[in-house]
Amino acid sequence: MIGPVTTRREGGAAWVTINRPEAANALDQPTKDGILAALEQAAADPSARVVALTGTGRAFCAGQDLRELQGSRASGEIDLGDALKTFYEPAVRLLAEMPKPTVAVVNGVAAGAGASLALACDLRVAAASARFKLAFSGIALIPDAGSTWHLPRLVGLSNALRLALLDDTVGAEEARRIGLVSRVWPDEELADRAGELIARLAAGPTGAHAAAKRLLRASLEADLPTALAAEAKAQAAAASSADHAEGVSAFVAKRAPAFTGS
Ligand code: LHQ
Repeated sequence: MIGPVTTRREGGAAWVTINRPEAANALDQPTKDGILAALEQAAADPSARVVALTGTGRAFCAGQDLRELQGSRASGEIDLGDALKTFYEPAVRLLAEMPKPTVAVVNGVAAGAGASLALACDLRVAAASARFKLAFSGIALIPDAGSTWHLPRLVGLSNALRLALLDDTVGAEEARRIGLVSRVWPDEELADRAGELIARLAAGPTGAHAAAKRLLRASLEADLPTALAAEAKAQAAAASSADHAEGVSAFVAKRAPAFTGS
């Protein structure tokens, strides 16, 4: 437990749960501190081979706590740029860049920077009742915490502009259709099904997953020769890993591989 954020381990999976259901898991300072500490811990721990981010109750996360924001405005202590630099940017970069898969288990509404955190994860899986709402334009702000970067890459510029300018609420099924989430399950099945998917990732070839994640993300900024060169370098490293030897042995012996992440 780090403030209102619960951390738990299930085998090789590190679960980070935002635990402020009374405020739709909105991000006040203790919650932001808790998330960042939990992500830093999980990123640095080689025995954590996948990181899952979720919320308690009816919401995934409603973004910046607007009551706290209003308090800061009233006391003249407001610097949104500072808030972005000290929490949102490092949290988004950890989710996007840590060398292991990250998964948002979207149990309910994801709004504002709560949606941004989900977008920064490598995968999003959702309950059927979950929904996404950028919400920024409702308070005359721009999509932040990486949303202007992740959203067009995930759903294309047209959908990104629609979500930013019209502030449409996107339900789980539509989110799946436009590529925002990978799986949608009935609410009552989310915990079990997401648990299975995350356990599968935790038992996967973590080094290969980390390299695939890094190269796929980098490819969006790279030309083909650069991407090919990066693949060749990463593949040489993957080919000398214990997990690669195990994968090949397991295939030949017609058994399931037992990857260790090394
Ligand atoms: C909340 C919040 C909330 C506090 C629901 N704060 N209490 C901004 C500035 C600084 C730096 C960096 O970046 C950002 C990024 C941002 O995140 S800006 C966007 C901030 N988020 C929003 O504008 C979303 C505001 N919330 C909503 O639109 C709705 O509450 C959603 C769509 C999330 C959920 O709607 P419902 O399912 O109808 O639930 P609700 O509205 O009844 O909310 C439940 C409770 O949670 C309620 O408390 P109450 O005591 O009245 O029952 C809300 O006040 C509270 N809550 N969001 N962001």
